[in-house]
Amino acid sequence: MKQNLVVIPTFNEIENIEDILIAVMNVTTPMDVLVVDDNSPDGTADKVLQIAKEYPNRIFLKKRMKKNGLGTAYVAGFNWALKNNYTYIFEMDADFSHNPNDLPLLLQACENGADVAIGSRYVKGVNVVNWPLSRVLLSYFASVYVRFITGMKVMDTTAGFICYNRKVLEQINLERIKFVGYAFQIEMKYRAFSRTFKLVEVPIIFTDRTKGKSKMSGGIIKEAVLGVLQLRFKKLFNKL
Ligand SMILES: Nc1nc2c(ncn2[C@@H]2O[C@H](COP(=O)(O)OP(=O)(O)O)[C@@H](O)[C@H]2O)c(=O)[nH]1
Ligand SMILES: [Mg+2]
Repeated sequence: MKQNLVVIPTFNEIENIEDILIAVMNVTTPMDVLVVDDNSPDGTADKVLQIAKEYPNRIFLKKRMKKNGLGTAYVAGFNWALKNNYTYIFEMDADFSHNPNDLPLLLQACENGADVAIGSRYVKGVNVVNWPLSRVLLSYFASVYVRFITGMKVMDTTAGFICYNRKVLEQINLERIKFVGYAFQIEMKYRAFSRTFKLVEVPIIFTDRTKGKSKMSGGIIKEAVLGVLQLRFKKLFNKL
């Protein structure tokens, strides 16, 4: 068994990719990385291969043919992680919104009994830096809505900074996941919650990206609003 793998999905992250890979390589606890790149036109994947040469057997690349959304990128990464025998599998953005130095905190929560450790913005007040108020409110009330519909006791339901024990990924029917945006993050937590896995929130500070562009759009918000209802009905009919 190998220990830790951080899965980083990328689409046009040339401004961030080198720095984020080096930052993960320098985290105090050893972490391997798998970048799942959707054929970014800006050359992100080539940069990954270039840096990977400097860290033999620690940085890996999975290239997909076209932009297919965050959800399926993560599913591809998770399947790779399971096949390659990692015990703890992390989700993290490429854009430094999540601080790589917080990875050991998530790991610690899992080592102390969590099945899913969630890097949470809303567990101790609101810890979001440099987002416009409108986006903070949207994100915060999205979580209120999700809690109301699903009954999950999670403050940050759309969080994308996570550590999973591999047994969670083995048991939640990854092949059924098809959401592309925030709904994917909600679905992962809901599938874990529905199988009575232990979800623990770890307070983190989330900082808006300073380089590159966000890929999230209005369609992704609509997907999340309707998607949560869909998930709730699936659960009702034991199809989750
Ligand atoms: N492979 C892949 N990565 C994606 C896709 N959409 C977004 N990403 C990556 O997923 C992460 C989160 O996206 P981001 O645009 O930062 O979303 P935001 O933080 O909600 O604004 C970043 O590392 C993106 O490069 C996609 O369709 N495919
Ligand atoms: Mg981001």
